[in-house]
Amino acid sequence: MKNVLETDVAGLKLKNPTMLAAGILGLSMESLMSVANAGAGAVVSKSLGIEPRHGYGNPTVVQVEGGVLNAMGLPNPGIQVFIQEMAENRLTVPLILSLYAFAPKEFATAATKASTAEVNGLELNVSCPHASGTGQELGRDPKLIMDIVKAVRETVNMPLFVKLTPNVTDIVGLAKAAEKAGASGITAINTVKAMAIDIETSKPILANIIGGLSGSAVRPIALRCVYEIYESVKIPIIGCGGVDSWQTAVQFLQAGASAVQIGTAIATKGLSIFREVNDGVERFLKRKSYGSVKEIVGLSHRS
Ligand code: RRO
Repeated sequence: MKNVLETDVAGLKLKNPTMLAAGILGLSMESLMSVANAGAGAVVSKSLGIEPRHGYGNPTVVQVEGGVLNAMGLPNPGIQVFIQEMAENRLTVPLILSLYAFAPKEFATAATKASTAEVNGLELNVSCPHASGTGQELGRDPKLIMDIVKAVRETVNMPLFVKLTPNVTDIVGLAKAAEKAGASGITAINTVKAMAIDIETSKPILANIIGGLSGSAVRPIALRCVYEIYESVKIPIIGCGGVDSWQTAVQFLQAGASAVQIGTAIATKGLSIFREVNDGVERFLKRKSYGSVKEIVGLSHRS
């Protein structure tokens, strides 16, 4: 029987349109394998850099109304260590490595290292909302996005996604810059810059003071970004931001996402969220007599 959930995104063949979002359970092959076994169509690693990084002090995460606020500070073992671990483990679904760097050339170096491993695609993190010298400090400038994408494009030949920040007035301009420079797809969105305060101590709760908000609170922002980007670029979009049910996944697909990433909902619902979303989307497609999930991508734009 035909799998109605099967799809492809920028040449990546997926058994379903769900992916693990960067930043959660993505620091070891063992945890990535458990996400793959839980039914994700693809997995994205935690953002990796050339050098290992400890990240910020505690607290790095705080639960807030409608979501989670984090300022982890890009903790990771460094790309080389991760690649070594990859060689000893095999995944059953496509693996996308999330990369961060401080300059276009460094992105290219990280991408070259990534290409020595069995990686199916790269996601360039130009959107962390609270890191000095990287993340959205680079990715809020369309010219820098172009320089980064071009530098990586000249170096490696694999699907290249650019993860964008919502913390700008014109995310569409960033998406267009990424497309023009040769990106294969856009991931929208990274977290929304935010903070929380403890009134008893009158102090900001996160050690880093400022963090990034994820979860259902950001969903309407993420949906709007996907919707607007879809109207302006031809490359596929991966929706990310508050997907926590099959209905919210369908919203992103209809807004124009070819696939969705799930992160924060894993903390509240566990890994069963992947099967829950996939089963629900499949039932929805059949109830509406669609032959493929591809048929509902961008449906909200059609009159
Ligand atoms: O590690 C983090 O603190 C982090 C990253 Br790299 C990111 O891209 N987005 C985010 O909310 N946190």
